[in-house]
Amino acid sequence: MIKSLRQLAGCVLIFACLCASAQPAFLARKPSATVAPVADRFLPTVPTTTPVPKPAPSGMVWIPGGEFSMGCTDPRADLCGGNEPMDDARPVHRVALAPFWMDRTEVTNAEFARFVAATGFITFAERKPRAEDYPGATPDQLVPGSVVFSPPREAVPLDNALRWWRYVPGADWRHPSGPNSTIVGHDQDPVLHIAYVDAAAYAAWAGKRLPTEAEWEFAARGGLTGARYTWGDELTVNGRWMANIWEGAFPHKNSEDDGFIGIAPVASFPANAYGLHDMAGNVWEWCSDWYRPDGYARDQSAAGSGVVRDPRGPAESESFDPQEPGMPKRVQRGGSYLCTDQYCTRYMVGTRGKGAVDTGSNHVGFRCVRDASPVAP
Ligand SMILES: [Ca+2]
Ligand SMILES: [Ca+2]
Repeated sequence: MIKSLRQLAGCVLIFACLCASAQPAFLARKPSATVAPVADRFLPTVPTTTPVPKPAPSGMVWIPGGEFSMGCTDPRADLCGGNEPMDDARPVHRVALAPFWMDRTEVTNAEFARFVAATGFITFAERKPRAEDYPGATPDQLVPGSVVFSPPREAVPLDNALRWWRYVPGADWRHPSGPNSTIVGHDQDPVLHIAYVDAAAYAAWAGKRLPTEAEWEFAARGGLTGARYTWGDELTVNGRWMANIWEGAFPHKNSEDDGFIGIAPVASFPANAYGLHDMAGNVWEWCSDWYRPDGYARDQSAAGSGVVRDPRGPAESESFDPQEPGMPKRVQRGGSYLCTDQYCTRYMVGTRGKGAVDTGSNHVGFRCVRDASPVAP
């Protein structure tokens, strides 16, 4: 499954963790079902009235569940809406979910360090790639490492992500920029270079799980109906940046208007209405669903004219990314500190991302959820 993943020059690995807009044109296979734009309509979010169990798990907030409209309309005509139609996030459709708990922030270096100390877990980026998984790789390429953002000095065309990403031997969660870097003093930064297996292992250890894509979006919307962002419809609020994204000219000039040229400590920006920080930007967050671009249409079709209940995504064998056919991917959501209003505007709350399961990088992290405890009678 992961044979082509870390093709150690980095391409596939890199593309998988980036934005769809960065991906090369696919040649081998037509997209499956058509993802035709439809007349999208957002209906009000209707939360459940389930009493909030007490006490709340440490570091988690209550997400009431209920019904909401999931997806996004074509943002291209919007101010700061970017240049992508986001076809894979349509149709906007009605989804019902049970309540759950969600981590208030992205999982931090300090939290991940406790997990590693307790279990001895070795992350994917720290493992030596096996030659049989990467046919064609030379021995000097079969070294542990991960993908690091490496911006060019000058403006470059935005059609090839290899212009600003490179595979760095020795890059991992403890060494986010490479072997000479450190996380000392960065306890509250989100943990980076997290492959899906790493996130899932942490979640299991913590007695939690990764969110489904629908849970993630319900939570990110914070009760708002059809808003473009987790906080409303304007990118900034009274001149204030609401998320750690990229301002300036991507990928060579970051004007740092939001206060952070790179990763920000978690909760550096305001929470949404459910008390969740950084659901837009900072690091991408893994979801448990396998990705395919027509997933919403399939869910709606299966539900007929009714509400889609607790969608879990397609099977692994059905996962499909037209830009990299043959490579199953999981959903990632929320965008990162590298997303801009010029490029990959996936901090917009209804948009979707995806990544191959063995793909970390220094802008991919995660947060966890926990099922609601039974409420005492
Ligand atoms: Ca920033
Ligand atoms: Ca995030």
